[in-house]
Amino acid sequence: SQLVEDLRATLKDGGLTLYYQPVVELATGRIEGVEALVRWNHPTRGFIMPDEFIPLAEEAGLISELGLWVLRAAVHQLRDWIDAGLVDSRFSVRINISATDLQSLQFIEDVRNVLKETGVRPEQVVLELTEVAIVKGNELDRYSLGGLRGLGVGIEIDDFGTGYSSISYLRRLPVDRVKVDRSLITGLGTDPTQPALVAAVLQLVRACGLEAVWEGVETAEQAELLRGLGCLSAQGYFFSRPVPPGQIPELLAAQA
Ligand code: G
Ligand code: G
Ligand code: NA
Ligand code: MN
Repeated sequence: SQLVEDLRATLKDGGLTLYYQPVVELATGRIEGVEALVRWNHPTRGFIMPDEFIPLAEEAGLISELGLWVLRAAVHQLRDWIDAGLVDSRFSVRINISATDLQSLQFIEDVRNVLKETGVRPEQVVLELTEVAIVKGNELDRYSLGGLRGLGVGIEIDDFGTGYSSISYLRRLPVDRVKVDRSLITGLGTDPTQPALVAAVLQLVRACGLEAVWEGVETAEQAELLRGLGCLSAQGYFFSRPVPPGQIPELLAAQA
């Protein structure tokens, strides 16, 4: 299709851009990192969201190229923020990676190279992958995950709770954190049974030796309930929508 051809062209001519959404430490309000979210500024159609063009990139065989572009852009952006003295060594950039990236040994090399070329500490880069991508994959994924983790980068399971959540893989896979899908907190603040569910998920995640990040926080009440239940980190429109990088300095300056 025309859109696929446009996407192919834009990977060469820089029509993609990254927005960033803060991840916040609930106890303090400190911004502990940001998630990079890709957008496509199309010349005639305006902004196209990733839900629309990521599947297209997968089908057209462009997803590796897109993934590499996102990886390099996000880690170089982090380098710039570090150099500008805006963030310290605890601050991380989270990058969504596709199942294709996960199955590619080249991707591990790409991560190694971008860390080397930027000098960013590997702990400051966190790769987010969906549990669907992991479960659909094969044994190789475990080696790829191990290989990535061997570089020292963080690994986070995204959209936790929407796929085939299995306790056995949570224990088995070399991952650091899960990002709990926003559907698990939509009723928080309205449905009185929801806090118990959040508490149970948190306990389960911690029993597996992992930590949880809660996404989709849209109200102060939800943030307060999560904090009260002992949750450490969260993300959502209540704290900030995804913003262009130019707005990150003011968000950092305004943090509690
Ligand atoms: O940006 P938005 O909040 O609309 O994201 C929609 C979906 O697209 C999410 O599932 C998100 O994980 C995915 N997504 C956003 N940016 C990227 C990216 O750079 N690479 C991949 N593979 N997925 C992304
Ligand atoms: O699948 P992933 O978690 O990577 O998706 C991130 C998506 O979630 C992006 O499209 C982002 O715009 C969206 N998002 C981020 N915060 C919120 C929120 O508080 N509420 C809702 N409904 N969507 C959110
Ligand atoms: Na994500
Ligand atoms: Mn998610």
